[in-house]
Amino acid sequence: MKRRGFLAVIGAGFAAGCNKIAESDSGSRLLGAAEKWHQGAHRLLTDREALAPEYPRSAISSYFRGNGSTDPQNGDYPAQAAEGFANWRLEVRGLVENPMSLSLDNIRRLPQRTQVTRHDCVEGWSAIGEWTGPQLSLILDAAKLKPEAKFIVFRCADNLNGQDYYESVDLIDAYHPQTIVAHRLNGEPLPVKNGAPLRMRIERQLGYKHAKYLTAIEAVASLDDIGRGQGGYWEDRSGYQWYAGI
Ligand SMILES: Nc1nc2c(c(=O)[nH]1)N[C@H]1C(S)=C(S)[C@@H](COP(=O)(O)O)O[C@H]1N2
Ligand SMILES: [Mo]
Repeated sequence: MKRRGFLAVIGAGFAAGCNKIAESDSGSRLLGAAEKWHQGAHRLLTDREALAPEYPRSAISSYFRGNGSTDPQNGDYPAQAAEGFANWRLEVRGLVENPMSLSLDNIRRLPQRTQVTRHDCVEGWSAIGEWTGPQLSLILDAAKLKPEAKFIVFRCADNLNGQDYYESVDLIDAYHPQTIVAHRLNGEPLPVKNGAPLRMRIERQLGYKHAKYLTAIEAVASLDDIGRGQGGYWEDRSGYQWYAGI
């Protein structure tokens, strides 16, 4: 993980001003405790930074099923699909210094990552696919998160059973190297059933975290006021765990 991302995760500027505090007795006790905390946090981060397994192309599933929304009919999605998503925008907003509105072309011009990974759905099926897109960290670095930002919310175009689908992750998953904004599956533009034209891949998390039909990336300090406050569509409705790490 890049240093900037790492610092954002642990709270940038932690080391600043430590020398003065260390001069006093209570200060060095504090620093000792902080160091222990830091090491603990680092072990945790190292574990969560670990990569999900990647597979050879020969392992790609012959069919990657669609699940949940597979053909959104709400809002302007059908019209956008009909024009091949030529005018799709990805908004980057919330607690960022530089809000952005990105076209698909903008997304395709960023450095790309391609990864063959296994998708695991809680409903009990898995599929292996090859995904391509820029790392989310690139986009977040360009937008420049404000220090208050603690979570990244993914907004989706589909309305499922009367509620807009959404998801969220903390900054560790947001900056994980395999967290990408995917626009290709198995070398082709995403099929509608798999989230065209953009969907998240968050490879250390279960399937429901991988938001499809992505319209906006929002940096927030708290999830309390979003949806019903549990951090995601299924978390709000069915009590699925917000942290779905695998
Ligand atoms: N916008 C949106 N994202 C979504 C869903 C959905 O219904 N709408 N379903 C989730 C679930 S439960 C899974 S398992 C995966 C399925 O991805 P797939 O359709 O590419 O198989 O998308 C996730 N992301
Ligand atoms: Mo799922």
